[in-house]
Amino acid sequence: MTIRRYLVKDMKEARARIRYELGSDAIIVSSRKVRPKGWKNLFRKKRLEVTAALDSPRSAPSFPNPPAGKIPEGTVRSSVRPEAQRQQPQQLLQQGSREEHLEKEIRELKKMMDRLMEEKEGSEGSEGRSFPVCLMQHLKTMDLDDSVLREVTAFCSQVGNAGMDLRKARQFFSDFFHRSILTEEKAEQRVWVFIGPTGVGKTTTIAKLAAREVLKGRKTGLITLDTFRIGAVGQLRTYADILHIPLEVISSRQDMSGAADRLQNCDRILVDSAGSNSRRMDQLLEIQACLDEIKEKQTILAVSATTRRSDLKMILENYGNVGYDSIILTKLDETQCYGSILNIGCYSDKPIRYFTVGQAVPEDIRQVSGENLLDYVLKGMEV
Ligand SMILES: Nc1nc2c(ncn2[C@@H]2O[C@H](COP(=O)(O)OP(=O)(O)OP(=O)(O)O)[C@@H](O)[C@H]2O)c(=O)[nH]1
Ligand SMILES: [Mg+2]
Repeated sequence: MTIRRYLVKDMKEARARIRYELGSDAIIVSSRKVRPKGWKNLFRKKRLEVTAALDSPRSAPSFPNPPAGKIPEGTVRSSVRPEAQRQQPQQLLQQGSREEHLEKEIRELKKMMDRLMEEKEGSEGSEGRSFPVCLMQHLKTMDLDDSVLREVTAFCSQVGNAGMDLRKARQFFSDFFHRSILTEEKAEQRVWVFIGPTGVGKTTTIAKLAAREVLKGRKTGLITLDTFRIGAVGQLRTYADILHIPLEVISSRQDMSGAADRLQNCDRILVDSAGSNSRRMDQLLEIQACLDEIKEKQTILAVSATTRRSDLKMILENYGNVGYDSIILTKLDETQCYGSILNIGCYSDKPIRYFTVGQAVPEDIRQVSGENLLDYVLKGMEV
């Protein structure tokens, strides 16, 4: 059996070459689009690689052998060893028994078919799609920033398509998250101030955290700067009453230091603020002025995971001018699209501290870890 591979422009050229070189009995075993190797060919058009097989060798191929070392483009790249390529089939058969030779050819053909199947990048259905194709298709549904997609693509090509698998993808994303997660141990400040857009869940998150602190036996106090929205104070007071912890209500920012003094025996002070529209400079400046009154604090920006990519970018940029130290990603339970987890890493250099997954106090809050974020990112991926 003779097997030959051709790099050609199209199927027409392939058929002509096969008929000319192997004769009309040859059959096409497979075809696929490939890019010629080497970085110089990165932006070249893909070519067609066609593999043909001829069951019994013809008496002699009717084409001249190319000069050694110079193989013109579009010419044969055989799976048979080069020295075998230069020899006529009759000579090959003389070197060993005909059966041995056939067996070897069949083994080689099988190996080649296995490799072709592995490399195959089919596009219909999840069956037969390679892992990187599935991963990229999954990520494309996540409203991701282009730079994340570029990073993943670069990683896939660095690893090599055939070598890319779930384990490597998890490793990649763990490294990706490494720069954007924060563990509780690192958060040392006693006063945590929560800022963020309206309705993202700041007050509810404060209630969850306060309950956790109380359950741990730590003295906890609350301060609210939100006297703007009707019912805002009442909302936090309800939680304070249930948890039996003190609540200080601040109506002017100058009262801040006095309130902090009154809570000086607390291990943790959680400060709530009014939600601010990140497109309103006046509201952001007001928040910034309040923050300036509080010394030694950890400022935590709450953003909702349901926020679309362009708005998330704007919120993180505009609140970046106010200044914050870490992020809480809320309402992860309200979306199926977890792109915001990765997008935050592109739009902010601050780490995610917690994420929240529901309205229930105190249970629906999670400490961030690379593992649990990864589960969200790869959730629903069809391999
Ligand atoms: N599904 C879901 N709802 C949440 C989550 N966190 C908060 N909520 C709900 O979101 C709504 C707004 O929550 P708040 O805590 O009042 O939000 P806020 O940011 O304090 O709002 P403002 O003070 O008005 O800016 C409430 O109905 C909460 O129960 C969450 O993780 N998942
Ligand atoms: Mg609130």
